[in-house]
Amino acid sequence: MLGDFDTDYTVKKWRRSGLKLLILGYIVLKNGKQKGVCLNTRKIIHIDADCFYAAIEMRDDPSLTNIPFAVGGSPSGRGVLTTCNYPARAFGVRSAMPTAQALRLCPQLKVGPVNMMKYREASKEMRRIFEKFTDLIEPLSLDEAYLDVSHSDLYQGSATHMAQTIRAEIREKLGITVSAGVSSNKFIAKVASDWNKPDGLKVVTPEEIDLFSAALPVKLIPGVGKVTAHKLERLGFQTCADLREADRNKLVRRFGSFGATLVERAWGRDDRAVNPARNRKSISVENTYAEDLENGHACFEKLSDLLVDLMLRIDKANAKNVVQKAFVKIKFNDFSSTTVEKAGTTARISDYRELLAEGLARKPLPVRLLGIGVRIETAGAEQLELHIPEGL
Ligand code: DCP
Ligand code: MG
Repeated sequence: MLGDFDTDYTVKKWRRSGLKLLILGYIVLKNGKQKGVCLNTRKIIHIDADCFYAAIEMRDDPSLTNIPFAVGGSPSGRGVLTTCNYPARAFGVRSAMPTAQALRLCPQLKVGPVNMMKYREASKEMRRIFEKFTDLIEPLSLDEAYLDVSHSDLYQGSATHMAQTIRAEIREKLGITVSAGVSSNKFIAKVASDWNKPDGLKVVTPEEIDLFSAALPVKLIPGVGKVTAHKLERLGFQTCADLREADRNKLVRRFGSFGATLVERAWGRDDRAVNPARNRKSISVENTYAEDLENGHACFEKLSDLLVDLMLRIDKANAKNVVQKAFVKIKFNDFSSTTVEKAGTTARISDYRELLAEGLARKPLPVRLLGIGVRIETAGAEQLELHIPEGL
């Protein structure tokens, strides 16, 4: 009897475990399919165009190719550069640098205006090329995207081959170069795309990740800006290998949840899926004025121009129906900033007038920069901001 019972019990147990395994297998497969497959076998390509805005301008006017060239606002006022080509970088010229400063570093620098329409069109063309390889595409900006090609059978599933083909197609169809990083997670793929820039490819296989990440300086971890890098260096962490030795709890106390992320990245780990549905959190436009806006009247006068640009952005993003809040950002001429928000609104000029009045009342100072925007409440948010360089 006991034996029968035992057998019966064992059979039932087996059936139950079998069923559990089946369900587990189904969940893993389903998640894998949705999220871009099991973590260890993901194949991620990160693409980033080389000196994107400048590259488009050089394509359209090849005489700019071999001379230091930048795209941005006028040097006479407070124009800033959006980017510059590699010959200009040799002089220390950089993105976001005031044009006047760049010209001091490189007096022969040629500066051309921003043509956003052209860059957006190029970005769309790049996207069309990516779509031949996968539908799991997560754009990070106009010139940068993650692709999860784990499910693609092209080139016998070789992500390296796919990355090379994407680079060749972009060069041929758009007349610009892009760099690519290939690895099994987003973090390593992103770092790798910068490795052999410009016009480069870097592949980091799963076996190489450990060594590759150990040697990385902490400042190359995405999200580690100058301030955090400086703090980490002061704590004695120069490389990811140093960070691996860190007390995780201490890092969390010091840097919040980003402390835990830092430890993960230090080991070359990143389990984030490529998320094609990632949404923006806000859309905004702003302008730094060549001359300070001396009073409220001058500020109110600028609102309608900003609103036209903002509306274009909202239309483009198809975001009209998901606007939750309006906000105004003001930078005073002592470089302090303030932001005023209003919930439950569509982006009406009357809202911005009200917000601007409230913001201006906070400091009786001339205004250097004005920005307006909307917040969109969606999950997995990202921010999209358009800075209109002075003079555009
Ligand atoms: N951009 C901008 N303002 C910045 C930085 C960038 O307007 N502060 C714009 C111009 C760049 C584009 O975004 O061409 C893409 O930014 P990247 O950081 O990818 O820089 P680039 O593509 O210009 O150069 P790189 O070759 O380093 O990627
Ligand atoms: Mg780029």
